[in-house]
Amino acid sequence: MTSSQAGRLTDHRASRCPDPFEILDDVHCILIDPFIARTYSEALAFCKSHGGQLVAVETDDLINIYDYINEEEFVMKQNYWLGASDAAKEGSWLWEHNKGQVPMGVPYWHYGEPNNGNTYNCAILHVSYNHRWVDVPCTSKYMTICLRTA
Ligand SMILES: [Ca+2]
Repeated sequence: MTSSQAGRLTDHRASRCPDPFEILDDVHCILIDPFIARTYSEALAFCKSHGGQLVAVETDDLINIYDYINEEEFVMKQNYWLGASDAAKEGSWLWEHNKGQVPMGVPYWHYGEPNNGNTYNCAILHVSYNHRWVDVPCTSKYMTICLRTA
């Protein structure tokens, strides 16, 4: 462990974000698991068990979350679930945590996404497209980002 990593650990332990969350910004704590792939429902349960929610990328949070992911190469090289689905009504993407409408189009989604209809009702932050979003089957397995209020 480098001294800067040790410093980060000390900082977040003294912070308002409960372990194992770290500070993302003034409003949010973040928890990333880049090691264990989960289905969408498993990822939802994982975040809930830690008192958080699967990541919902509101406009103001977009830069902070992407900056955080890109801080470490291994973390940057994974695909992550987005906490949203269109399972209830095809083409109507809603956030999991508040059932609000998910923004559509670029720069949130990758060009032409979402595009796979009734069988693709979940979405990921796709590593090949700078973590722009792509729809996928909810039963596939990807990594997890949780958020909670600081
Ligand atoms: Ca769909």
